[in-house]
Amino acid sequence: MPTTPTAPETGPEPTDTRPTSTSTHDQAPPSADAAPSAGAAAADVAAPAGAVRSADAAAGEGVPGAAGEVLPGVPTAAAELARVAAGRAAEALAGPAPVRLDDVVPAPEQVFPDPAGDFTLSADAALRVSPAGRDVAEQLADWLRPATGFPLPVADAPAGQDGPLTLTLSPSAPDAAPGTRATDDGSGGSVGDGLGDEGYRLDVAATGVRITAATSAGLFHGAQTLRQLLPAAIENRTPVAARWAVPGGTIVDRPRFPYRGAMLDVARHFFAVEDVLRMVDHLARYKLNHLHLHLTDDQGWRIAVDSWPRLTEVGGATAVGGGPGGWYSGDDYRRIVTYAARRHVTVVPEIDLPGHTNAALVAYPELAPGKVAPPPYTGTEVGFSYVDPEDERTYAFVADVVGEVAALTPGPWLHLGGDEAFKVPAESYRAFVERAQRLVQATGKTVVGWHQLAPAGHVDGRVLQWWGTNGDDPETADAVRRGARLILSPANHAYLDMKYAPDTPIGHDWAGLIDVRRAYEWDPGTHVRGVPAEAVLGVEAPLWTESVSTRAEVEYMLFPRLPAVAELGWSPRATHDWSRFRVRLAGHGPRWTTAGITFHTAPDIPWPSTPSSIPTPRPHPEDSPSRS
Ligand code: TNX
Repeated sequence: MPTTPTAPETGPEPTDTRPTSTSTHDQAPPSADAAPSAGAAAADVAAPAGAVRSADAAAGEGVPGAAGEVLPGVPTAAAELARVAAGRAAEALAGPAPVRLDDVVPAPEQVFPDPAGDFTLSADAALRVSPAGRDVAEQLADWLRPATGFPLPVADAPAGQDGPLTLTLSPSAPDAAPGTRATDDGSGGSVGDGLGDEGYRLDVAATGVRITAATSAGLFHGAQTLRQLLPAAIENRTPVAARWAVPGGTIVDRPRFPYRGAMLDVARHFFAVEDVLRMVDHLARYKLNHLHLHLTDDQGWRIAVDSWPRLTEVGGATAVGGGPGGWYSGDDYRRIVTYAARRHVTVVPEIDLPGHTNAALVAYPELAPGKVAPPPYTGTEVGFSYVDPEDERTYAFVADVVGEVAALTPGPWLHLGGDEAFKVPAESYRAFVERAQRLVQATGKTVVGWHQLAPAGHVDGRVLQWWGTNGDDPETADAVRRGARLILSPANHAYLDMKYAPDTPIGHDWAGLIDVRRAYEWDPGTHVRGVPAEAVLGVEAPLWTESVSTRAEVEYMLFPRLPAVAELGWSPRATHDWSRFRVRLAGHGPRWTTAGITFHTAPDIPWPSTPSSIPTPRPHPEDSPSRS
């Protein structure tokens, strides 16, 4: 019996609102050489207020007052000794770190486990960071503080002085692990090329953890890897007793493709800023670096355009099923792009043209071919609406809209849509797209569009997003020969609005059912005939939201398929292995449960235990106004 979906209470990770830790050297830990051996330190330092320490329970507390009474909460010397001893005993009895170095998703390029090098994070650990990497260190500390209860101050690291946790930004970051030689499997760069724009190296030894990268994006990805290597309990939002062990060894890692993304359709159903920020966090965990926002469609216009205010005032007030809709002000949108940028995620705004424009036509009938406002549309059909390609006012509109959206957008891309304009004759469509592409180019942005743009002339840097279900697509291959690059979103593998199975309560099946294996089992480098891997910019998993209206439903469709697509975008082809992926992925279930992330307990994944607290979305009538 499906249960009513409930969105988790938690919003996006609250890193932006936390006070940052102070940067004083007196808070810094001893240098690497003098670092306490893993384990001993954990028991030697009092836990901060609120922390739950397993040793506390064993040791007992209380000190005699002047009248001989015991003052609760103040440790006696004997109790303190017992506590230290209990801590050391626990360390001695503990087995290897519960997470293995090669459990990471997406699979790293190179993994060199060293079982003798397990590290345990202790209460007195500080993060040392080269100044340019400071923001990443602050974010890492923000992820680790709630569950550990440790203060984890962040301090500048003078060169060569490592601490228990050291983040180093260095343009000449070493990439090869000791004792390895350069290899090249043709799909992920070779060791010896440097760590590049997003690569990192993670070294875990008993004395400390070091992340090295040439860029802060690389450092951030390394920090996400470290987060995954800690026990799942690290996802708790309040302190818990745990041994914060990290498996020893070295990871050297770089992405296969530069563009790795997901799309959220905020037009069919509107999603609040907080929901979008939370999705950014989900992407960042799995090293996805682009969030494509489908901002406009027949059912709603969701981004304020000052020069055409009725787009949101009128066009933003509807949604599939007749709900209240909604839209982002310039400030809302700025909040999203800023939050995303801090997490090394680039927002790709989409203004879908010339079709999928009913909401705009309701607001401005002069854009409609017949100059008559259509009724607002709250159904789920596609392909019936379009702006008049023969009217000059349409191009003034396009120029204003793309100009304002480009000005609000820090990233390099602007997505023009272009899909399913079924009622526009081919020649008019092509002429419209060619003018619209030039208007985008004039804003300084690079054109992205659905692959229907293919027949139009090439403009510099143009990127097509391919969503076909049959990899034999001569028009797209021809556009690639004329210079286009491709983002791959094959609807029968990467569309996250497709059902997992016939009984999935929400979603579609027009492109087939997509279980986790189907989401994982394809190769972006060879998927479209006649398109070489060098022309593939990357992958993207779109989530259309005709049937999805709450945050919990978004997560249910994303997890666990999003990490599968992330692995296709990040990991070298040589690491691709379904039988191993499903086991690695299974370990993430407890993390999502602990973090309050809703997910589908897909039967093709050997979850460690079936979480009972995860609600299953119910099928909902299209007029469901529910919103998280
Ligand atoms: C096709 S694929 C669409 C969307 C729908 C989606 C539903 C593409 C570019 N357009 O308008 O929402 O199918 O699965």
